[in-house]
Amino acid sequence: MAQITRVLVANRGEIALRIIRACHEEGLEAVAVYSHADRLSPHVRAAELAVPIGPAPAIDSYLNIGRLIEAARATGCQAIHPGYGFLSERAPFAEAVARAGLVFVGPPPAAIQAMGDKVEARRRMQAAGVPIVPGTTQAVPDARRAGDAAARLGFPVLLKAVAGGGGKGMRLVREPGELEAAFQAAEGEALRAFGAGDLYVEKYLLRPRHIEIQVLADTRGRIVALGERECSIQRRHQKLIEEAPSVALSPALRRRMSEAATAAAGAVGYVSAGTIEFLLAPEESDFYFLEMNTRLQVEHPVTELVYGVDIVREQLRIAAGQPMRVHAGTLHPRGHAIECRITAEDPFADFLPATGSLRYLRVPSGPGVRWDAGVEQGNDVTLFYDPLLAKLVVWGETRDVAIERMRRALRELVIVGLPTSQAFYLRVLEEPSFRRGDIDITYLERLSGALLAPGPRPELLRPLAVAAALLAEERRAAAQPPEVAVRPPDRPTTWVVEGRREGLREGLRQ
Ligand code: MV4
Repeated sequence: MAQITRVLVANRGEIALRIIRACHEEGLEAVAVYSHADRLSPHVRAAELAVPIGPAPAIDSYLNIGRLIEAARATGCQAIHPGYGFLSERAPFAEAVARAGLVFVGPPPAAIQAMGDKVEARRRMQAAGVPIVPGTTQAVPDARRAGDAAARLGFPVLLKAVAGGGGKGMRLVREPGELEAAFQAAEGEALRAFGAGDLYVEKYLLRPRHIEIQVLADTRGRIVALGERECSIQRRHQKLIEEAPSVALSPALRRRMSEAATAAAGAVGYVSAGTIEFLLAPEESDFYFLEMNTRLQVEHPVTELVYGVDIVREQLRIAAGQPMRVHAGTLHPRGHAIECRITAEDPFADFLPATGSLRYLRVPSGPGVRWDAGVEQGNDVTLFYDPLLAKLVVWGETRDVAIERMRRALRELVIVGLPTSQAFYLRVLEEPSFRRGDIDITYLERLSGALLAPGPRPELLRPLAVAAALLAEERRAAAQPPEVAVRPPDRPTTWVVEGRREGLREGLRQ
């Protein structure tokens, strides 16, 4: 295989920066691409080279296959890393990269394709002995045939899009009378979203957990599982908190799910990092294959922290044809990791996406804290891309220690200029049910009334006061001649007091 010395990172934000860092640690050069909206983003300056690829809309930039491949060629890259989202799970992109003589840092196109067709994936899993949710392994042609399947399975059932994933084109059917309308709705939605209206039927599982297993496979035929991530804390199919390990898995269940996951990856000839999603039935150890994500995932850091493996560096080694440095026999989870996705959304306004300028940013740090961000102070946040600003990830010896550490880090975090999900996490982490690990995929829906009622947000007053103090100091410094811009040593605390007063006013205005 061709020697890789330079990698094009076909993504933006925190994951572009994450991949660039991995390149540098592997002794590789990185080439960034950026839309006009991202010209001041940190990923652009972190790379050795950066190529503008078009205007802000993703369809004209990060989704433009021709531009990306041309950028790789023009800068002498031998490989392209797609990150997540955008083109990461499009088999035609992986194929186009290969046709251009470049290495795709990800799975073979055939594996992407097999897992992208949800009934094909179910048939392959069944053949490989991986448990699947009871249901059909072919598309059902009409509502009547869906009804036949539902009668056999028992209501409630879910209609799902064959080309789907992530919840689009999915409808719950509680009783026969709802079938016709649900079929029409799901078919229409699937057709609009994926250009294919084919549907299949699954038995609906009540209040399961969402557990996923990280796998790594190399070109030498080795496949290893890096344990599970607990991803049940989600809202409208957007994960908000992920952790590893899950309180619901015994070592024996972890072993069984890991075996199923490596069998799943093997069944499609998988190479690179991938994730097998399972639903885990409540109070039981029955688990069912849901789908496979044939890409690096947002939440990969929690696995990195408990297994001591750099997943992105391993992806780069695997892409270069080298054996992975991970050995199944020596893999054991150590301690506990939690990730909170800090998004530009207002949790007190139904998670309405927010825009604005990051006027002030204080990043949490200290023992066991990792901050993976794609923005820095001064950046503008637009509606062109998803609202993820940063991932706050902590490690602790136990789950309780990790939760306390996350609360400490969230209190250190200060963001001024736009609303974020920060305060929401402080509230969830205080919930007794969360602290018991008593969670499932319906957890937030059931809790959100109590959690997200508008009202005083005392947990944010302190960080706001700090921010306002610094902003007030900035304003004062700007208004004064340079020689007195440095705070006089004989009056060390005045600005803090004034700032706090101002901070309270700012807090009330927000
Ligand atoms: C299910 C299910 C219950 N029973 N399938 C949602 C998105 C897609 N990946 C599959 N999804 C689900 N499939 C059966 N047979 C519940 C969900 C589901 C879900 C799954 C994982 C994480 C969050 C979820 C939120 C709502 C519904």
